[in-house]
Amino acid sequence: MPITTTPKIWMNGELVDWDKAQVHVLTHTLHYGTGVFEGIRAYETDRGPAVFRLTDHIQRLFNSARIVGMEIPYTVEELVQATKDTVKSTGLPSCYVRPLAYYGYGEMGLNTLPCRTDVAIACWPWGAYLGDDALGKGVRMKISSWTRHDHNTMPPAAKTVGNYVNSSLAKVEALKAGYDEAIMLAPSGLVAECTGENIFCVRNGTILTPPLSAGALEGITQSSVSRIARDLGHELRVDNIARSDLYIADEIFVCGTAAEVHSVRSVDDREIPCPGPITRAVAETYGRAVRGKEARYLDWCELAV
Ligand code: PPE
Repeated sequence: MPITTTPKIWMNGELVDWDKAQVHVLTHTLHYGTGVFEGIRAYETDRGPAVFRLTDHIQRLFNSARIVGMEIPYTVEELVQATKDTVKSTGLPSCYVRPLAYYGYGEMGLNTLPCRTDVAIACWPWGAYLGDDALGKGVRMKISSWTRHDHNTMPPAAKTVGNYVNSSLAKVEALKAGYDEAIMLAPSGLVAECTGENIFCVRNGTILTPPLSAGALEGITQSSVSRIARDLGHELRVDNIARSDLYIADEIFVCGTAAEVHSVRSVDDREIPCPGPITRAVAETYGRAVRGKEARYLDWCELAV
């Protein structure tokens, strides 16, 4: 999706002009994929732009860094404030936010121990990630021929730059085959997640979503949606899902910061009822929660002040 520019990007403590936020071609992460990143959304609320679960996202950035042994030379609080400052500098009521911690210019070779960590935070307006009609139309899914990373190869719980080669292979394969998105299975054969979303399936009134141990990212939208579904009175279990569970599901939906909550219309051409009533209710509540219109989830909306 093409990028729309905004005035400033935060780089190592300073807001610099968008066009000046550049790196050298020998930037370490560009060669070895060793960076970690986040994807966050800021939404317009009655009290001004609010960054949804900002502290949890920044905490996950630090968790990703910890998994790969990267030191981030800032505190969680500093990057939370830096994100708010960057969002404010755009003047936009809502936007997508991309914090990135990467090994910069100055060292080459696989030993990252001497590398300096640089941090950047960029914002831009980003529309619908999986198509405009998240509920009505639903996405057509294909089980990928690409297997999700294993915990002992590329830790899937860390949102590392390099991990996304796996997601891109699966995404492009699905698109070229005429589908909208891919579902990725772990080496065990169990359902892990999608290329950029976590997955939920409803069977006999119970909502299931795979655990981190199945190779899923510890999704923040997955956690928000799980809480919303339970608060709406539904039974929800974090449990393993087999591909057959998907083929005979009553409803399937996927969720992520960029995609929000999106219904699934088919998996490998097996039609799934879409949008199902649980998907609709969860998606509608999520849509209100991110905009500060659900009193009980107001803590999730961190004002960009
Ligand atoms: N799994 C993967 C692999 C993933 O990339 C995302 C986010 C999720 C699950 C959902 O996580 P969360 O956003 O915390 O609910 N995918 C990002 C899109 C990446 C992209 O640049 O494209 C996102 O939604 O921001």
